[in-house]
Amino acid sequence: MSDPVTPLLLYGAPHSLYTGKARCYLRNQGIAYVERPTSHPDFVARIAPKLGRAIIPVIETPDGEIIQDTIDIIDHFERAGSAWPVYPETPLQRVLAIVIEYFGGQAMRKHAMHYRWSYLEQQRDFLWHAFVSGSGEAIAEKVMGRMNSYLPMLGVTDETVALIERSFETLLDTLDAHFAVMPYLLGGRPSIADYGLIAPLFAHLGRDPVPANLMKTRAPRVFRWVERMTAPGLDTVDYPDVEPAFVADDAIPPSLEPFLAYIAEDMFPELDDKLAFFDALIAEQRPDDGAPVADRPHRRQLGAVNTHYRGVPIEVGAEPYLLYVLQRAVDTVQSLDSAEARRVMDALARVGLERAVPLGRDYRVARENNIEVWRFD
Ligand SMILES: N[C@@H](CCC(=O)N[C@@H](CS)C(=O)NCC(=O)O)C(=O)O
Repeated sequence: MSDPVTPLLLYGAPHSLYTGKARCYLRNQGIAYVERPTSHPDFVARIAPKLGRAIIPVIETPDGEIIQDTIDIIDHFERAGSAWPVYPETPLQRVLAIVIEYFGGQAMRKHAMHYRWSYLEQQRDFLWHAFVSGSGEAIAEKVMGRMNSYLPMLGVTDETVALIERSFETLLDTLDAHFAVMPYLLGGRPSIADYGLIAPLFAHLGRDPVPANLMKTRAPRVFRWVERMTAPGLDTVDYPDVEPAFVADDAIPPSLEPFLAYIAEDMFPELDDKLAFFDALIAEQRPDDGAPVADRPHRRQLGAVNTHYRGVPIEVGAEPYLLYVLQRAVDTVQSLDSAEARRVMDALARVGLERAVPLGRDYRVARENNIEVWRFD
């Protein structure tokens, strides 16, 4: 008798924002996996201690490699060769996809966390069921009690909630118009941009009752894209003539431009102010090359940044992880000759996104052994 085949394991939860990003990738790419909850004895006894923190998603490969972080998980499979490679080969689309991934995974936590926790009364049973199923009653109570306290440092305050709701509606309207033209953000197959956006748009905004209802009623094509992203393979039945390719000639689809103008408006000046915070921190502290960015693995923020969201003052946490996300855009631009780099940066400037590529720094955030570290050129 042969040994049973060890499957690829995904530790995660149905209602977890970042698990959704990794799970969609595995499904779309046709990669078989078995999902385990964080209450699984292996997660508690082996995985979390090895990472130094209880965080999801985590994959464990059949040969025993443990990988946390959605970017590292996706890049692991992309390096081996995936069915539908998610990083566009052409530089403008590649940089743009990474910037949109940043917007979805980082900037949109405002929208995700606001709709999840500010409507607790209307959503309590749904959320209680989700959190108890994942981790049992005691932990569910603890986690659900704590999540509310995360809102202000993401910029969700009494003064910003109305703006966040208008912003979510604009997102729905601009994306709905785009999906009338093509099934994914950059064409006929998903890119890393789609995986970044699906993070908030599945687990929180596409699933929790209040925002999911808004999505269905206001933007049916966005809801359909959420289904598409969670389906196996490329679920493009409603676009019969589409090829599984990104749009030709490194072009930005014209139907996406209103959405790009919207994300620029939503993410600045907050991103500028966070980058300035890190510049000052590095100049002042000059950490050692290879030093972990934080003193403990679960500490994500290195300080508070005073900035504005749509004109309203907010004080938000500065997470060096954002530099890791955007570094791939910097690396892409830096690999180009100067004329090509200018073409890409000019095209980004036309949609207001050139400052999302933090060029000109001699420091970067890398990840080693599943934690973020400083690296210097
Ligand atoms: N950068 C990480 C973020 C993962 C993350 O924040 N996961 C959340 C669940 S969606 C978590 O485990 N939070 C637990 C905690 O930080 O205590 C990734 O992309 O995988």
